[in-house]
Amino acid sequence: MKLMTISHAVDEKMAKNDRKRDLFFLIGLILLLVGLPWSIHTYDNYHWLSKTTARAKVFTLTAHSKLGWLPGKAHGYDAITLYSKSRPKRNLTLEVEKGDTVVLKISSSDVVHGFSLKDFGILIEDGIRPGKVVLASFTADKAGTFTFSCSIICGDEHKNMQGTLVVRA
Ligand SMILES: [Cu+2]
Repeated sequence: MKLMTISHAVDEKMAKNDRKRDLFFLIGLILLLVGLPWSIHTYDNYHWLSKTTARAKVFTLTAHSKLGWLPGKAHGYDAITLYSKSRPKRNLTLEVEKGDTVVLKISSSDVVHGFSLKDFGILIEDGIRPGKVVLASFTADKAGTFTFSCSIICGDEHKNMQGTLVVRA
């Protein structure tokens, strides 16, 4: 009888320890799940840019296989809302001055896209995957009107995925 009571108490203690361990594990997991994407996001947004010229012209653009290049950061569902409410202008135009350092933060709202701005030697062939930000940087050392496009076949509208870069003298 006495022996059973002891073993019962030990079981209880072990169960308590198990719960404690589970809780620590859960907290650790949450920290990892939240902390990791957050650090990557922060790195993308601030750290990388602080290493480039402080006076760089920064543009954020989002690729969408039906809408083309959208200004700013658009998630898949935002793009769909935009699509149904007011169809944005297909050709996105970016304007800079000659001599500007230009930084493009490119992401995708749906499928894997590419990016090509041949006149300034930019070609992103590895692909811009949804949820990732790909950075491209160049110096706008010549004036004129240039075309950028998607460099990976991403759907029926792929050939319409074009935008314009205007470099003013
Ligand atoms: Cu595309």
